[in-house]
Amino acid sequence: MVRLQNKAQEIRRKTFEAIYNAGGGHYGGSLSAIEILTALHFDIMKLKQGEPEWPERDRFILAKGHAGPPLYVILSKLGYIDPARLAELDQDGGSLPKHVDRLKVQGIEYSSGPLGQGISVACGMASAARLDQNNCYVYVLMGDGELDEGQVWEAAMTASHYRLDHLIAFVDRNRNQIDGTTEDIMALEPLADKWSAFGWHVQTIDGHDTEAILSAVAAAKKATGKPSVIIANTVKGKGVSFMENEYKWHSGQITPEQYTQGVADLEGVSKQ
Ligand SMILES: Cc1ncc(C[n+]2csc(CCOP(=O)(O)OP(=O)(O)O)c2C)c(N)n1
Repeated sequence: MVRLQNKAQEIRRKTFEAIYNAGGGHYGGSLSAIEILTALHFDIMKLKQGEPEWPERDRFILAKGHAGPPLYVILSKLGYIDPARLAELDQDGGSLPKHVDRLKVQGIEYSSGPLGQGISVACGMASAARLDQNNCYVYVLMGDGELDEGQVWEAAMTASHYRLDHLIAFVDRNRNQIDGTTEDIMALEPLADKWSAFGWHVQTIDGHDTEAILSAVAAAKKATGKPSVIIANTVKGKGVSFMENEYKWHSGQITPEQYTQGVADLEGVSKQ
């Protein structure tokens, strides 16, 4: 799926640039989520260019709301926001807050920042859609550190109890959170077994492989009668050599030299 992989790489470059121009931000978990966000918005989801409120659209909830920048880049390409607004990311008085805000940005379905709540909202949206006989799917992207929040597991029980089979969750399994690895801070393994025990259809994939993402969603749609989770193995800081797998790049500021290095890495012409 060369088209999607190339698109993802372009979005990764624009995301890196937008965060740098903002003076810093959440590099690590933005860069790990790029292929998931790209595959969803440019292939999988039912969306209409320039019409963020189209009633039959599939819904996407960014539960890990600190990864706003790549989603903004995508929304600008979908014609939901003016690309010029990317320069306002996280600026005083600017219109693009670094944590996503549905009241400020068209195309954002749910304002997040506090972790752990997005999946509950997704349960509500999937239930409401079913009541409305709206056949849309609801997708939610969570961080793996986010799974430390108890509310995630309350929602996991709810989704399987109510057989919310139009709910498809992704876990960005980059194995790092804000101040350490997930297994040091609060061990998650065996993660797939946990979701299974909660009654979910579970798949584990390479979260940087857009073809694997497409196949997993197709399989999730076939698993009727239960919600689906896709555990997407990713690399925090993916694509920028000095950031990869380093939890200290969860968020931060970089020097102009580091920016140049990052751009070179992302262009595939790193001198390292
Ligand atoms: C309820 C809540 N507690 C703490 C935080 C602070 N916080 C922001 S990001 C983060 C780490 C999240 O890790 P993960 O979900 O793995 O995110 P990713 O690595 O995908 O960026 C934490 C603890 C928060 N935003 N919300």
